[in-house]
Amino acid sequence: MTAHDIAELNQRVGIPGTVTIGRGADEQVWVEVTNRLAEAKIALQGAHLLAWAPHGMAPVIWLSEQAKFAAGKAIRGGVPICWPWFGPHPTAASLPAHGFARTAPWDLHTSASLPNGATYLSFRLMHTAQSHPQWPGVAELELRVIIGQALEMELVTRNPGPQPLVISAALHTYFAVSDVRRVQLRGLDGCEYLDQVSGEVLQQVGPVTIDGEVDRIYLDSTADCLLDDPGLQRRIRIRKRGSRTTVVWNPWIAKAAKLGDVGPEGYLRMLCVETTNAAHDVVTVAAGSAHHLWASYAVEALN
Ligand code: TA6
Repeated sequence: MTAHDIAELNQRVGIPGTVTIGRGADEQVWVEVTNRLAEAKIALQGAHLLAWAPHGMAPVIWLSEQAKFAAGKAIRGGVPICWPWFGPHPTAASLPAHGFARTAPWDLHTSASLPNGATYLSFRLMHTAQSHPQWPGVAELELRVIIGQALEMELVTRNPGPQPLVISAALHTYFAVSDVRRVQLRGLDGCEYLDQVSGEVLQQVGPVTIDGEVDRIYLDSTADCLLDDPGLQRRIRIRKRGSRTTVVWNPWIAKAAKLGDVGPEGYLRMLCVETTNAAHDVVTVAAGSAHHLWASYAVEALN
């Protein structure tokens, strides 16, 4: 994207003093949002939210110090958009994990300042078989983001074509924590989960705590999740719609080292709590209809 393109984009969808489009030394184009409630940063590649913090608060979203910002390379941290499949491709192991939406160039389509002081952004990605032969079908993807005292994200999959679309997806959110060994994740008590580390099907008893690699797909989980962080004296309330599965992931030491972009002790500072259509929660989007995958994050005092 040239400097002229960026100037044109600022002209078309920027809001002076609130929504600014820019480009880093790594050629990544991003959108910076600063309003009276919060600040955020989103890369156009993947419509990938990199940062969000209400004013006066520590970052709520974690981004690796060693995140790579190269075209077509998944960014470690933030909120990767996993689509049109979650995890490994169902049949072709050679295809990238979590689909191609998170590494594709999205368009910033709309921005608006809302009456409550929050900022609304809409990003779009058109998918055709030509654009991604890896996945037949036609789809229109939209990511709607509201940046305010809370963060709302909604991934809309529209099916303009004559055939149904079958998708799995995720808002693969990395939350920033003081020390992952001290947090408790509530809201999944009693849920059955697929333990991706051991291969077992188990049931959650009480809050989720982390003392090793955790990679779980919680089934039939629709309640709010509460991420309690005594070190930061805060609770993050995670609400969702359009999703019946929740993924909880921390790579811990060995897996983090293998990934190579988590950074020293990065695993201690993050926990993924992902709003997903995963496992049995695969979604069929009928011709002419749409699927909405929505989540909101709000910081509360830890009383
Ligand atoms: O959401 C959990 C997970 O599927 C883990 O199995 C791990 O692979 C993680 O996603 C990160 O995947 P990535 O492709 O971003 O390295």
